[in-house]
Amino acid sequence: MISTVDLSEMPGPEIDPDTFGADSGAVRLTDVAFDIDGDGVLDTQTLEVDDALVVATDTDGDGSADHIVIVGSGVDGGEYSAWEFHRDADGRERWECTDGGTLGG
Ligand SMILES: [Ca+2]
Ligand SMILES: [Ca+2]
Repeated sequence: MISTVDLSEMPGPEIDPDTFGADSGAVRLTDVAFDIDGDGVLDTQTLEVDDALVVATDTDGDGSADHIVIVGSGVDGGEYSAWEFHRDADGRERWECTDGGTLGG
């Protein structure tokens, strides 16, 4: 039997906005709370890590994030980056940076 206490003690996704990159591996979502694409299935979890906001979306419903956007990382907290998860034919998992830059300015 799973109690609410057990769930609350589950570790969240391990994402370090400052070091997230191509080799960070699959990010397991633990507490999806938003339905970004409006299909009625919750798919997106947001996390605050230090001063950064991480938005992780599981588009295919397998429990692992397929898209991640990190806002507010970097030395001055003014950077954002967008990542897309890929699993190669040989099973290698990698994140591809699809967008990024500096906020404001
Ligand atoms: Ca959805
Ligand atoms: Ca997924």
